[in-house]
Amino acid sequence: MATKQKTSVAVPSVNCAEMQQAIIDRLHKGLGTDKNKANNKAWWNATCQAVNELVFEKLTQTHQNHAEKDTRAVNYLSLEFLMGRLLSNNLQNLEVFDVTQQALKALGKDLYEICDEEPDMALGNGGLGRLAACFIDSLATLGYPAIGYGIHYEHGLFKQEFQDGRQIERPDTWREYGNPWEICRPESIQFVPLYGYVETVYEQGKGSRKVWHAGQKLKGVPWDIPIVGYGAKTVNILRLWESRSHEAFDWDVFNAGGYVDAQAEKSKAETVSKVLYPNDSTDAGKELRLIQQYFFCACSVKDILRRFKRANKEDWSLLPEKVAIQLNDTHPTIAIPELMRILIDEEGLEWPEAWEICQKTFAYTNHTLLPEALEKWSVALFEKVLPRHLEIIYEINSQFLTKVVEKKWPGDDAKKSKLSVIEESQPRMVRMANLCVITAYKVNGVAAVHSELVKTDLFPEFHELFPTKLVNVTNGVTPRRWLKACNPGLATLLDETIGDDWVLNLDKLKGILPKATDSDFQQRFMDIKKENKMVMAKIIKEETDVEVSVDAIFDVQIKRLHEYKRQQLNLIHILTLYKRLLEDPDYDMIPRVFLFGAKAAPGYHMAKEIIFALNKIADKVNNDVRIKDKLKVVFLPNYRVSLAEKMFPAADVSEQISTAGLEASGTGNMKFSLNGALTIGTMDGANIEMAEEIGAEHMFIFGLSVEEVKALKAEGYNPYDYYYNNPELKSVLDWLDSDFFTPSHPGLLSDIKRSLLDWGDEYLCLADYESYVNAHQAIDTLYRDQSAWAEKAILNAGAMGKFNSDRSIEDYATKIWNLKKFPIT
Ligand code: GPW
Repeated sequence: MATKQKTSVAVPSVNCAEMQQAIIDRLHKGLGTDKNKANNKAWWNATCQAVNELVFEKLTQTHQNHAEKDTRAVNYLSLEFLMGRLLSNNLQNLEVFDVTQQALKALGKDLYEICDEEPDMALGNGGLGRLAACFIDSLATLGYPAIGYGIHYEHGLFKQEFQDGRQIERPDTWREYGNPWEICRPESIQFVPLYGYVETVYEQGKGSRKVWHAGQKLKGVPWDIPIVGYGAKTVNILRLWESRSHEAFDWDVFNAGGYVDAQAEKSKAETVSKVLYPNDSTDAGKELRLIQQYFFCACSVKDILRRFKRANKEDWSLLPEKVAIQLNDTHPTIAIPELMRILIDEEGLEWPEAWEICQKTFAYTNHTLLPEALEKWSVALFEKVLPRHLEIIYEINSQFLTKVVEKKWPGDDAKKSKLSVIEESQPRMVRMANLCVITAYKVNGVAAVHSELVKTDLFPEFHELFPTKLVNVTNGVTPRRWLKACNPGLATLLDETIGDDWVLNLDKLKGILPKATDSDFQQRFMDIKKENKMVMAKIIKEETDVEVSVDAIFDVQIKRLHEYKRQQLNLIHILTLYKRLLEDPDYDMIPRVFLFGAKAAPGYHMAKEIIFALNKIADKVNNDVRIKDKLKVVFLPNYRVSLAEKMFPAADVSEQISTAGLEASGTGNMKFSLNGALTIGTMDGANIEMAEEIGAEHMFIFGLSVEEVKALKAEGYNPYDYYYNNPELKSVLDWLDSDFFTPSHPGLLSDIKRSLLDWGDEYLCLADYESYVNAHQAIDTLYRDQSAWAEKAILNAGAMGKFNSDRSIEDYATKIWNLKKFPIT
């Protein structure tokens, strides 16, 4: 396709006829079909291939530009990249969406239907993986040299189905029919050793060196996904490693076992990148997970060093100038001892030099304070899988304890045992977060309150030792996907009102604040919301057969199912309304549709019970004619990025109700507000900064603060105090023991009541209940005044400038990476 330069941006511009021709060409020459035979999948594939012609050109230019200038780059190591679909995003970022829509229309095809053919690339669990996806979009958009490194999982996050209200997991098969976006790079294959033993080799006059004799070797095959920045001034890559067996090695070792055993070994090697672990914020502690982590870190570190060596020969002291490695949580921590191992064992550097390089190269992002999420590996497992790395970790730890901790707190063994990388428990464990904090030159939390808690509660001693190491970078989301692409109605209204450059400068949204009281603008804003709700209502009908009215308040909680996120608090509020309606059929309330989307980790019992309970309550409520459609409850199955793109624009109310101090940041909270929903939320994570930007009076803030939570826990929290003091709460909880929601099976929902009473209500649902119910009452009151509601919705959207991932990335670039932009000109 011919590409021309537009005046302001380096976007390849094509006209409608050229795009039509390109798509038809790809049907013929790329897929061996034609427009009469092609189904929508083929049209999707052909459209992607046509788009790739534009993408690859910019990819090559970017690559050449970076190589020529030998730019410093950031390497973002993450076990998760929750990309979702790429076609509509790439069309938007190349600014060829409209022209492609026209081209397909002329060919008798609807672009939105074609986009719906694309399977979600669900290589992540939730917020952490989606953040990585937003960050690589922003890095490319801003023109920063960056590579995302991750795993090419054959199966991403499981597909969720409900059977009699219970979650069933099915394998995700996103690549079953190929993936037009990825490019295999056999020229960059890497080999990864595992298991075996370490030999100390003594050489005369030279002292000793370590040789790791691996028991197994994996082959890592890289697949590159081009990441198109908005305006296409940069196309970076996401490099995902697929594991294969190392054939040559198989034949040597498994000759005696012959062909069949070699095949078995092959499939064992391939299991490494087979499936994403479905745990969110909990440590699975499984051997295969450790191998996944090491596999992708080893491949990535080798890839980074290969590129470095090509440009800088072997002047290793330059490494920290050329390379920044960001660890997305502790999942890629093993990259630290891996870099040490390569520098010392393979490149022959002395320990002090290698250690200095490591300390200047790695930075670490912490995403949680939850103890169950802090990764630990048993020393025995480490010794078996990565014996040389364990030795290196011991040495790092011993030098840290003797040189740093002993100097600061002489003779204080309690400090040493708290800060040690090795936990002297039974069995002994390796604490990955401690290794990260000891090594990294910067450690960041993901929202202001979270970063403060990292300093005061999680790592106070480390903060004393390294007073400038712990910093904050508040999360953000990309406005390209989470406004422009998912909410075209609102995007157009913004273009018309404040000009179209808000997409690259979200602070411009402030421009709509003066319009908040303008009744015409309010009307247009609310009309767009209603249209988005109509789209959602159709999806609800198709997916669940429930009919909902778009005049009802759409009250939405979409996020992973976790007790700390408190879907169960939402549940008991729904029961409260239901009970009021049953007791008084004329109970005055604006009709409410409670929408849920959430996957539970397959082994998380209580999370699955909450899903089951919500589904059972939905069955009952939605079919109860007595309440005259004032209440609907819908749990949409298989929540994922592409469904989220429909739900955020259709929401009136955003549920952000975690126990204060436990949600590190949250990012869904930002997406809702950006799309004009009002938040009911606790003073937690980024909600606090949102309240600063929006004005707390334009949100429905409720519940205990971080300090109040601490105080209540310290004085001894007893949920029964709340149960016995609030008759409505008591009756709602007792309801769960009956067979009302599970006819002829009393007690099926009792575990939820037990967790909130007998098991201590760890997340203080009952303490926040009354305040939550009152906040919902305030929502009901405000919604009766549509103009007042619209005003607040506009004030919310207009105040979201700060929460875009371009700002987060600029913060990282200046505070942590010291990174410069190199867009193609
Ligand atoms: F536990 N987060 C997540 F910190 O989605 F590793 N998965 C995870 O496993 C972890 C954190 C981990 C989330 C946080 O819960 C959320 O508050 C935050 O907004 C998000 O990471 C991005 O920082």
